[in-house]
Amino acid sequence: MEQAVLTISSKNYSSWSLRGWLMMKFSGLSFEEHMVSLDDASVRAEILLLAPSILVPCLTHKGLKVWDTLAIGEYLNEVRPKAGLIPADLAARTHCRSICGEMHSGFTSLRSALPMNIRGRFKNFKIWERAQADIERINSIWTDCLTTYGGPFLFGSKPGLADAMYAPVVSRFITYDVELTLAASTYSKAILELPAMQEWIAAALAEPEQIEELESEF
Ligand SMILES: N[C@@H](CCC(=O)N[C@@H](CS)C(=O)NCC(=O)O)C(=O)O
Repeated sequence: MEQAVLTISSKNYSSWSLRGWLMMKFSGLSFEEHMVSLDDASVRAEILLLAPSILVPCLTHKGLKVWDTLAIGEYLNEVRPKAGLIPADLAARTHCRSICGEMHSGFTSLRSALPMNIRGRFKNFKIWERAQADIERINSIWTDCLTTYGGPFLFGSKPGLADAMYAPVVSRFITYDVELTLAASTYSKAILELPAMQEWIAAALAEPEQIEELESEF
C-alpha cells in the first residue's frame, strides 16, 4: 500500500504508540492511524501480519513493514530527510542516537513503576529509589541537551526523534507528581505546547478504555 498506515494502541496508556505517532507527525509524512486493542486475540493475529514482534507501533508504507519504534524513526529519517528528525551535524547526530538508544533499551525502573497514564493523577506519589535514579539521569540528559543545543527541543529549534522518544516521560512526570528541575519544567512546557502533543492528549482524555490495575496507586 502506498499510503503510510501507523498501527497503534491506547492513546492513554501506550507510550511506544505515542513515540511512533509523534515521529510520524514530526516527519511530515501523511499517514492514517489504525488503532487496535492488543487484548483481543483476533487483533493480535492481525498485528502478527504487520509486525512479527506483535507489538505496536508498526508502520506500513509503500509495501514495506517497519516495526519497532527506533526502526520507524530511522526509516522516517531516510524517507523524509529534510524533516531533520535526526541532527545533520555528526556530533549531534551521534549524541541523538545515543540518548534515543538509552530510552529504547533502558529506564526499566521508571517504565515499570510509573507507566504512562495520561488521564491519571497521583499526588505525592512515592517514587521508588531506582525509578528516582532513572528520573535523575533523564534530567541530566535534558539539561545537557538544552544547554548544548539551545532548546527549546533537545536538539534545537525543531522537535525530532529524541523529543518523540522522551515525550512520554513528560506525561509521566505530570501523572506521578514528579518534582521538576528548571530544565525539566522548561522542556516539559515546550513538549506540551506542541500541537501534535495536544492532539494526542485530547484523544487520550476522551478514550473510554480503562485498565483497572493502572488506575490505583500501586
Ligand atoms: N521495543 C518496542 C516496544 C513496543 C511495545 O512494548 N509496545 C507495547 C505497547 S506500548 C505493546 O505493543 N505491547 C503489547 C501488548 O500490550 O500486548 C518498540 O520500540 O516499539
